[in-house]
Amino acid sequence: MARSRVFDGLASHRQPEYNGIDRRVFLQTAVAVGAVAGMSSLARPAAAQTVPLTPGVPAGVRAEATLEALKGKRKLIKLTYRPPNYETPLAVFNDAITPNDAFFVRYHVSDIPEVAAASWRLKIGGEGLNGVAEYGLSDLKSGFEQVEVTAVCQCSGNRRGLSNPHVQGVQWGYGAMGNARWKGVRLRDVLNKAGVKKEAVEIVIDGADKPLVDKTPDFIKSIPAWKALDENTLIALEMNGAPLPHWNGFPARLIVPGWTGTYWMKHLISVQAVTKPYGGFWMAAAYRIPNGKFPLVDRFISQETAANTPITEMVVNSLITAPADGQKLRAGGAVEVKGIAWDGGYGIRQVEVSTNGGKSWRPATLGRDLGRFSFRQWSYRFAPKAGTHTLLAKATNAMGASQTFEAIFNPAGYHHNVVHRVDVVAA
Ligand SMILES: Nc1nc2c(c(=O)[nH]1)N[C@H]1C(S)=C(S)[C@@H](COP(=O)(O)O)O[C@H]1N2
Ligand SMILES: [Mo]
Repeated sequence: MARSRVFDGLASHRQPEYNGIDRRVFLQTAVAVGAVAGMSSLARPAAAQTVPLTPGVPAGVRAEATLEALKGKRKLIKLTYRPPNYETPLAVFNDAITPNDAFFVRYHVSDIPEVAAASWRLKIGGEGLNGVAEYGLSDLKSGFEQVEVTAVCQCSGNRRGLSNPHVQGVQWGYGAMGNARWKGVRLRDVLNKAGVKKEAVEIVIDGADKPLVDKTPDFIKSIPAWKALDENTLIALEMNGAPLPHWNGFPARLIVPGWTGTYWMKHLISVQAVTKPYGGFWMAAAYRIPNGKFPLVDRFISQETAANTPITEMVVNSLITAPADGQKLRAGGAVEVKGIAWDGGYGIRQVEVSTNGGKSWRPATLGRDLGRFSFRQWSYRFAPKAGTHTLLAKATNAMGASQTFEAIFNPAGYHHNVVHRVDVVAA
């Protein structure tokens, strides 16, 4: 098994070879190669435009990115084109719900068929079930209770671009995440209808997308049977009251509230209950974190090794969405500092704000509770004196877990929840 891959959690802490070279050159070259190879009609980009990349990226990581619209999307921050990896600009998170056309796009493989609703089929089976089944869209809509949950989908590698030292992988800033109202059927109801054997340990999920070339293994994941049978784990058919956008998994995707995006299989076509741990590349060699480094509660016991474990729930996190970094404020005027906080589903208990670089902290006012898996908005008013002010925000969840001030280094750059910093000037 290839152990040096980008997402290989089993790799040592060895530095990537290109560390220190100008990433801007590296990425421009990669984009040019993609353009020569040709573009599918779906991914035809609109006129390109560059924007400063996330403030705070360490020296050496490129400083700007291209804003570009995939079909059906507004302009997002393009990180890679093949496969498509597009990030949501930070200002979008001024709203608690992320609009469908602004929701980030993350793919591991590049052959992404446009699935036709009428011919789409979902196969249910595996040795861990008593029976098999096959459903079309109308079967799922008429045959099972329809439920809705508001939940954050965040890529494990969100903010990886901030990792210092650099690590390989898509150099995400703050926007490899989004919060939406997901509506569909419980995976539990579908599994129970086929009859789950007590020997079932994991549920293996696959989507319609495939690698274009053989060097990347097909993206197939598994979740523990207990998480699959959780009442909040859904096969979603709708996002914010509309069908799923193509780029976010039309016509059906898995929703695994509280857990990072890697398990949220898009274009879902197969659900298989297995009685032995699934050993595919994306489970055995990717999306793993070193044991004992993160204060996580949810374990994925059937996939644990002596060295590492699959990433599971999201760590507690927050973001300042306004004012923007570098924004000029009026001295003496009232300023609303606002943002969002989220975690793995325990619920946000408190957000504290500092307007003096961490010397003192004051509680922010929490906004409406949209459910424990959702972004929670917060706000804090202050009247800046003339000068520079360093704003910080720090969330604490119902478990008492909070954010870090320095990233916990790991080879894939996962779980970045360093307190967000925004510098403003009042005059
Ligand atoms: N079919 C399929 N589903 C997938 C992926 C993929 O590559 N193919 N990537 C996963 C990862 S790693 C993430 S972070 C989320 C991203 O969801 P989004 O593209 O809707 O934002 O989708 C997940 N589901
Ligand atoms: Mo991801």
